[in-house]
Amino acid sequence: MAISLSSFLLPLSFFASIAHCATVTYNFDVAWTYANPDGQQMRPVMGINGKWPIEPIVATKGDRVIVNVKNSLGNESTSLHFHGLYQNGTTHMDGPIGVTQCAILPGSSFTYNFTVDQPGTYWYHSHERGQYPDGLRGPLIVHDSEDPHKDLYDEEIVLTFSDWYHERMQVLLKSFISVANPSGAEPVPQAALINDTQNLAVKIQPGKTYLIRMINIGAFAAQYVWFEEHTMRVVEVDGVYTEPMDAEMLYLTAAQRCSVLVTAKNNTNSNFAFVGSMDQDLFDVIPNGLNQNVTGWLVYDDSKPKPAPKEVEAFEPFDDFNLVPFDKEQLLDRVDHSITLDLKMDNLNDGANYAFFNDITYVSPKVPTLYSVLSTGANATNPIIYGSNTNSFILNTNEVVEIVLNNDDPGKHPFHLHGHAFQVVTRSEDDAGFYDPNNVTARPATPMRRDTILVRPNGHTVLRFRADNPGVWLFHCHIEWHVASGLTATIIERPLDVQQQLSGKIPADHWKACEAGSVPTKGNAAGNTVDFLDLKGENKSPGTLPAGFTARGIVALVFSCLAAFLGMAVIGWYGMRPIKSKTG
Ligand SMILES: *[C@@H]1O[C@H](CO)[C@@H](O)[C@H](O)[C@H]1NC(C)=O
Ligand SMILES: *[C@@H]1O[C@H](CO)[C@@H](O)[C@H](O)[C@H]1NC(C)=O
Ligand SMILES: *[C@@H]1O[C@H](CO)[C@@H](O)[C@H](O)[C@H]1NC(C)=O
Ligand SMILES: *[C@@H]1O[C@H](CO)[C@@H](O)[C@H](O)[C@H]1NC(C)=O
Ligand SMILES: *[C@@H]1O[C@H](CO)[C@@H](O)[C@H](O)[C@H]1NC(C)=O
Ligand SMILES: *[C@@H]1O[C@H](CO)[C@@H](O)[C@H](O)[C@H]1NC(C)=O
Ligand SMILES: *[C@@H]1O[C@H](CO)[C@@H](O)[C@H](O)[C@H]1NC(C)=O
Ligand SMILES: *[C@@H]1O[C@H](CO)[C@@H](O)[C@H](O)[C@H]1NC(C)=O
Ligand SMILES: [Cu+2]
Repeated sequence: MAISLSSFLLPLSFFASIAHCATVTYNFDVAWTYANPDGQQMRPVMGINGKWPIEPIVATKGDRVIVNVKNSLGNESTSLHFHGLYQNGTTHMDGPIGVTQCAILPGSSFTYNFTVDQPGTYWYHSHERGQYPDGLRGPLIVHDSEDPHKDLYDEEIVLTFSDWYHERMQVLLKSFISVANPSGAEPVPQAALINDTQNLAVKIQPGKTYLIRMINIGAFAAQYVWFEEHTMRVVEVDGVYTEPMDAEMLYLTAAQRCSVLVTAKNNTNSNFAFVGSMDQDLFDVIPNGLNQNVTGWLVYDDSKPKPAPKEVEAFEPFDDFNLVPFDKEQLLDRVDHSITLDLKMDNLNDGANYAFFNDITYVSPKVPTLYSVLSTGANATNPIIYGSNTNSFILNTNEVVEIVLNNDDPGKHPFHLHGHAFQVVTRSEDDAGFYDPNNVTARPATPMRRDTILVRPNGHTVLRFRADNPGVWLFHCHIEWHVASGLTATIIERPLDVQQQLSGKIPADHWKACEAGSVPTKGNAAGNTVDFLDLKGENKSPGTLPAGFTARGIVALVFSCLAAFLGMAVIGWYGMRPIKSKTG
């Protein structure tokens, strides 16, 4: 009896489990449009299908997602990255230009095609240099019928938080990386937004519990977030379910996500403000009149007033380090491969300020790194072939990898790894200096996992993951200014497995994108197909400053004077020393 029952049930449940593995298709025509989300200035923004804000991508765990992108910007190339998705077996769909694909030129089309086998809150954004803060960024939500918290809430709400600039990124980047900005001061945003607007009303019903998925899609600023008189219960960070933990205030860096449960009051007596407040510690100067806050309301009753937010005395956010993943994945305690990255900011001999890992600032190779993997045979396991300005590291099959990140800079930096969520094994307070493995009191038994983590000023963090996902994955600061100034490393995970998975399988439109841009697709970082160890002609950063000019204070002083008399002084400076060419 039992046998016949199970043989009757098996096909049914099997059918149920495959039934939802649908294909969701998005046709995205990316073009400039206009918007004024902060009510202060109309500006050109990058929209999709004539609309801005752009639409969210929504799928269910197990689905195949197809995104057909047409670049109708006319004057900029583009690409899309699906932030937080592992792209297991599809590293060529990850999006960063010069890494896993060539740029999608104006007038061209390109198809992203991948499956999502992970639930939760993600986002998608352009991975063309500096571009997404012009508006090409939106939520990516993956629903899950097996969400362990699904019985705890009635409905879900998606909220994005961001900083907003009135000027286009191409213009801001020119003055950011410049002899006239030797200290590397980042442009300060003009406003903060929730859901690409301000004063957002979120209708809620008494007694219901909401899953609020929050995403910081900003360029630069982290935000403190709080809901007046409503406690948040954290249940997911960056696509990883957590044991529920209460929080009164969150700190969301650029690119981080957090889902919380919020239970509505049992009456409609009043409406309540919620606030996003940009962390002004990040700003070198605080412009007059800047309002770092953006307000929204939980609206119980439309006819009642929306009260102004109350002043918060101190910012004391919830510490995400204490979170415990719902699956209780244990600490990866035997490290096979440790990579140390020392972060600093400094000037090069063009006078501009750059960001460095281990004294190397990232410069895109001539051949996208994935294509070097696919065209160099057994030499693909040699990090040298990927170029001397790419901070390339090779990972072997299933080894436990540790990234030790030492922040030799007084700024806060949110770091993101493509292709993985990592365990956050250690995270220091401010000014703790470099990581000392002999001075660790205790590591969490079940560390929080996520894909974007804040490293504190002059502090450190230690991250671990298993090399279970062949591909080419960037590790970079998610402050878009710092990506532009080179704060990027390249993780080349199991290159020979990548060759096995993808040789002969890169779709034609990917090669066409390279052809259209005359980008070489074979050989080492310099495009050398004969001698992979010869990098002559590779793209390189400007040279270092002459000895004696390396102390940041002197550089800043000299260059601020130069900036004051720009034309003449720069000629004088250049006359003192031959300037190395910027690229290869
Ligand atoms: C590109 O097009 C947009 C929208 O028309 C325009 O605002 C912007 O100035 C253009 N960029 C350049 C570099 O010409
Ligand atoms: C997406 O990829 C799958 C698996 O490789 C393939 O069967 C399918 O034809 C692709 N679809 C599109 C629209 O490219
Ligand atoms: C916020 O924006 C997202 C799309 O970006 C949308 O799905 C969501 O419904 C909006 N939330 C509210 C409360 O309006
Ligand atoms: C609302 O009422 C229900 C049922 O009486 C109760 O269980 C719940 O705790 C109340 N919620 C709040 C936020 O007071
Ligand atoms: C923003 O909110 C913070 C915290 O409540 C407050 O201290 C600050 O004065 C607010 N800023 C403005 C411009 O209102
Ligand atoms: C060990 O780390 C603690 C906490 O970061 C620090 O206060 C202490 O000075 C360190 N000890 C040594 C010997 O470096
Ligand atoms: C990628 O897929 C392989 C094979 O199914 C699996 O073992 C591995 O855990 C996956 N990695 C990630 C990061 O999902
Ligand atoms: C590959 O590497 C080996 C040894 O590292 C070297 O002898 C060989 O010349 C390389 N092949 C090419 C084509 O560069
Ligand atoms: Cu940074």
